[in-house]
Amino acid sequence: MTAGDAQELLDRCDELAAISASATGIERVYLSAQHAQAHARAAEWMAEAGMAVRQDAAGNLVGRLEGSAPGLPALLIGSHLDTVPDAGRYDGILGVLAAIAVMGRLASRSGTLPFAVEVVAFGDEEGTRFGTTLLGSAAVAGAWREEWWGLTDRDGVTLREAFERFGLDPARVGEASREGEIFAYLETHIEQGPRLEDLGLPLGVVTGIAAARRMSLTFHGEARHCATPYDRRHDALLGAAEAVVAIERTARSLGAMATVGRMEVAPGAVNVIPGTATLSLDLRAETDAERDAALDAILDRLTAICAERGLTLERQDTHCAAAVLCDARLQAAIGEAVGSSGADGGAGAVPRLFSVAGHDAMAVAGIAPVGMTFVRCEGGISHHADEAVTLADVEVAIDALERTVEVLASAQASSSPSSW
Ligand code: HGY
Ligand code: MN
Ligand code: MN
Repeated sequence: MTAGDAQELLDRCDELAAISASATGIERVYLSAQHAQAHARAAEWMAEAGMAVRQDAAGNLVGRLEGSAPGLPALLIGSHLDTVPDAGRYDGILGVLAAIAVMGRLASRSGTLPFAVEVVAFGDEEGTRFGTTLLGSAAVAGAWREEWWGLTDRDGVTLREAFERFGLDPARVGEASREGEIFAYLETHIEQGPRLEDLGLPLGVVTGIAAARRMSLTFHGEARHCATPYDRRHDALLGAAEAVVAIERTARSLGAMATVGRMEVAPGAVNVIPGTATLSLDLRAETDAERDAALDAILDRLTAICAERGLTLERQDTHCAAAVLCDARLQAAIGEAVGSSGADGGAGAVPRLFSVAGHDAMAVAGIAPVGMTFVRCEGGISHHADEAVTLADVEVAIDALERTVEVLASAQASSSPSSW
C-alpha cells in the first residue's frame, strides 16, 4: 500500500531527525556518533527490505538486491543522511528512504531484474564538517584526494583522525570505488526551491546541476587601538563588509548565485580595530564558464576594495565541482515514470528543472550516467527546520521511483545488460 509506505517514510524521517548532535535542531555530520547511529538504523531498514547490507570503506551505507544472476552491474539509487546545522528532516533523507521503500517492493521479484539494485546512504554530501563536500560520493566515484586527509573540523580533528576514530582505515578508502560496477544512478530529492509549488505539481525531472566553488577569503589589515585615527586605519572588517555587498551585486549582475554564510573576525575585542576578517564564499552558476567569470569579476572587485583600504586578501579554495548534465535517457525514463504515476497533473508535461543545489549525483556522474527526480517542498524551504513535504507527494515520489526502475528494467531486458 503506497500510503503505508509514504507514512512509514515520513515516520522514519522523524525518527532520524531525533538523531542529532544538537538539542535544539537537527545536526548530523560525517564520521560523527550521529552518523553511526543513523546509518545503523537505516541498515536495519535496508535489511528488513531484503537487502544485503554493508558499510563501505568511506563510511557510506550500501544495500544490495541481486538481479536475475549474481554479480550483475547495479542500478544505484540513493542520497545522503548527513545534514547541515539546524537542518530540515527531508534534505537527502527522503531520497535514501524512498529508495529503501522501493526495494521493499522489488525484493520479491528482484530475481527477475536484468540488473542488481543497490541503495546508498552517502555519509557526507553537505561538507559542513571538513569544508569540502561530497566526500562520501567522491569515494564511491574513485575520486578521493590525498590532500583531503589534512582537512580539519572546527575542533581541529583531521579527516584522517576522524576516519580512524570511526573505525575506518584511511589506506583502504580506495576500496569504496564502484567504477565499472554501476551502470546508472538515480536520486530522488526535495527541490529546495519554489518552482514545483508554483507549478502546482509534485514532481519534476532534473536536467542538470550547477557548477560550484567554495572558498574562504581572509582580509588582512592591522589590529590597532580604537583610538587610531580613521586615516591611519586598515580595518579588515570594513573591507570584508564592503566585499560581502560587492559579492552579491557582482554575482547577481552575472546570473550567478553567491552566498557568504560565515564570517570570523579577529581579534574580536570591542575596542580593537579588526586585523583579520575571514568570510566563506559559496559560488554557483549553470556552467563552469559562468561560475568562473563571476569569480573573476568578484575577485577584481575585492582587489579594488583591498587597494582602497590598504588590506591584503588571502584565498583558500575548499571545493570545486563542474556542472553536471543529467543523462538524457534517464531523464526520459523518469519523465515517463512520473507521467504514468499521474504526477503530471494530467497535463502530460512533466516539468524539467535545473538544480542550483548540489547533490551527490555530481560526484557519481564521474563513473555513471545520473538522473534525478525533484519532489515539491513547501515554500521551497530547505536547510531549515521548516522544511516540509506532504504525504501525497511522498506517495507519488515512491511510485515514480519504482516505475523508473521498471522502465529501466524493461529497457535493459530488451537489450544487453547495462548497455547504457
Ligand atoms: O549546498 C548544497 O546545495 C547542498 O545542499 N549540499
Ligand atoms: Mn541534499
Ligand atoms: Mn543540503
